[in-house]
Amino acid sequence: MSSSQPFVASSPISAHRSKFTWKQLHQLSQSSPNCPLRTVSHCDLDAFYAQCEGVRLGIAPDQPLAVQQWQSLIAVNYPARPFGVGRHITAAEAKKLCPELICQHVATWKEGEVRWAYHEDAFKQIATHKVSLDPYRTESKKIFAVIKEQLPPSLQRVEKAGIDEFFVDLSAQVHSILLERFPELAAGPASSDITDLLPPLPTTALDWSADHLVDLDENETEEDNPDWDDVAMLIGSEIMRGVRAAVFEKLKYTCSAGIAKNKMLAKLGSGYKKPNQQTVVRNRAVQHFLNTFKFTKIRNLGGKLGDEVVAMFNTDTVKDLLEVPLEQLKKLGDDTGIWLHRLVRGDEHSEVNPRTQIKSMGSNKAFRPAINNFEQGVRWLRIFAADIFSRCVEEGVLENIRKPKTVTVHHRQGNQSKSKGCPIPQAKTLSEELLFDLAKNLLAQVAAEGKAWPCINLGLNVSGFEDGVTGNMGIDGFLVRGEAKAARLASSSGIQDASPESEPSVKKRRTTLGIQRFFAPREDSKDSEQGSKASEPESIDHSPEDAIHSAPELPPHVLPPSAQGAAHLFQPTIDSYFCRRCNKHMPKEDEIEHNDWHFASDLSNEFREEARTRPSTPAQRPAPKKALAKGRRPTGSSASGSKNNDKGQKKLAFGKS
Ligand code: DCP
Ligand code: CA
Repeated sequence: MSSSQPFVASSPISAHRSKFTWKQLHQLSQSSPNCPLRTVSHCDLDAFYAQCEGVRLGIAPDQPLAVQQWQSLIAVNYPARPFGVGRHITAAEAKKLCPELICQHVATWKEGEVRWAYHEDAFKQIATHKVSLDPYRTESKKIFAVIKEQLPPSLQRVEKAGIDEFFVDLSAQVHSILLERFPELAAGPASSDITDLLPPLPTTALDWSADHLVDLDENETEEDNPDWDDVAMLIGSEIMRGVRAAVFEKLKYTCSAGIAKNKMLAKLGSGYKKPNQQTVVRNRAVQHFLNTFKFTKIRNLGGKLGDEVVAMFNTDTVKDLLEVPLEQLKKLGDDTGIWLHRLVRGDEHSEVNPRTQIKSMGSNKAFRPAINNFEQGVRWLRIFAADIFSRCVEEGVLENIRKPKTVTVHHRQGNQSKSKGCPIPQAKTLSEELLFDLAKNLLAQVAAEGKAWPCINLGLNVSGFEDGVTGNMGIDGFLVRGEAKAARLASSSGIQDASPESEPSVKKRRTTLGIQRFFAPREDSKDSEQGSKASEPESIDHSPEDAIHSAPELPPHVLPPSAQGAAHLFQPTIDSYFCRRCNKHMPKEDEIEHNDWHFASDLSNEFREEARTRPSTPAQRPAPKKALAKGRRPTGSSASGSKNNDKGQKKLAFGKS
């Protein structure tokens, strides 16, 4: 839709003045996360993998279709859902519920082969095949490109938040359209005082016809005069309609969008009405909207913290939590309490982060049954090397645009996990063969230490993609450098354990896996071989290392209760676990998670220490101290420069333990 198209029905001039100022209008042009006119969208593809398969195979969109991985379903299209088909049932059960259901298996790499393919009998081959998500990554990239194409290059701010989701900060574009359409805004303030209020809206009737509109808060009525924030939201919604139409027109995919004043609300909005719809959460409707949710559905509240809040306040609804005074919420820790108090009121200011630079890539496989010898392991390494190399090529390694610095093999035998890493020779052009040779050597190192077989999990990782990271460092730059440090630690004595920790590798491994689970942004995310939801941005793959290096900006709850000073008095029993570092007893089942916390905390401290001692040139400056030292605060603020706490923008940030 052209930006000059009229969208506001003409009607008598509203007599009411706006409540917004010229300064705030200016903040809109700067995409300031604190601007009260801010307009953000979240866009999520409907039944993504199922749509990919449907489009690839030319299947009619109304045909029930599911995507299968071994016996499980990992995506179900909307026509199949009324039959009761969902991710919770097996392919065989689904066929019984919906006999005409097409179950398409995901593409797989066959052991010993160097290309993935769609294999007819893949569902039977869990022992010898590995899932490939390449087809979905490729489609995801195309969608990302179309979205970006659709938005003005100088005003766009798009963040890839997962394989099938995107945030768009529409503020700057909305600002420019506002000035184009409303001469009274383009004219600027009559006086030089930018704290003057904006002129009244020249209309009281806004045409929202194509959107799902969330009902207004109790004390608001549709008769109340709209203000400029409503117009901003309407323009944002119009832009997103155009974006979604372009994705459909060019690629035949439908998606749903949410439009609101921040990322949290926009994301809740995109999932509110599906498929192929968009929901606008006007500022005057925020509380009404939020009140309909369980707070455990809000990002960062789906896991541990959510459980803790439920247990502490005996409710899981936003509505009830609104009644809890701040002082009581602070029982969760001061920062957590304040964060939560704001969140349930829709007060959240994290930035849309356009960074899409890859930091690391991984390819791994869980073996059930286990593999039993070096040769078998090597055959899988060939697949992993091919998988990673093809993705490196897309990153521009052949053109030397960005190149990984370190390769790591991860190996698990029973409870024992090991990681071996080495530098990738930078003088040579990266090739599949080179990666494979390095990986083979690393596996040989593992095998030489004994007790390598039977192996139940093997993975290959490359990391340290540092080139192309420029001025806009902040948290992300910090992480890249943290990774680089891990790489240096790995390379300082040639081949050695890649983890920068001195504890036995078994602990490291358990720790990293636990951390991934602990920080898992969605309740349903699984490991890459047991459900292939690439719930992270593509730049962040599923390997545990990635989880460590890119753990999300954490709400304060990541500190274990003992470290938060919350009233968690635990009576030791015969089954309890005693942590020597904290000198505390805790339930046995908390042991792994507690150690996860120590591991991540140590790593974070180490990174922070490095950031502290690093020379502070503009290109190298670590994330603003406040954002790191006070990293327990999850909401970003433009003043501190701290980033948001979304899946795609991750950092390790711990307060003092
Ligand atoms: N996915 C997966 N395993 C999971 C969850 C998801 O493999 N446990 C994959 C398949 C999905 C894709 O990730 O198609 C995106 O996940 P979503 O949660 O966004 O689900 P869908 O896109 O399938 O459906 P919706 O329309 O509800 O967004
Ligand atoms: Ca989706």
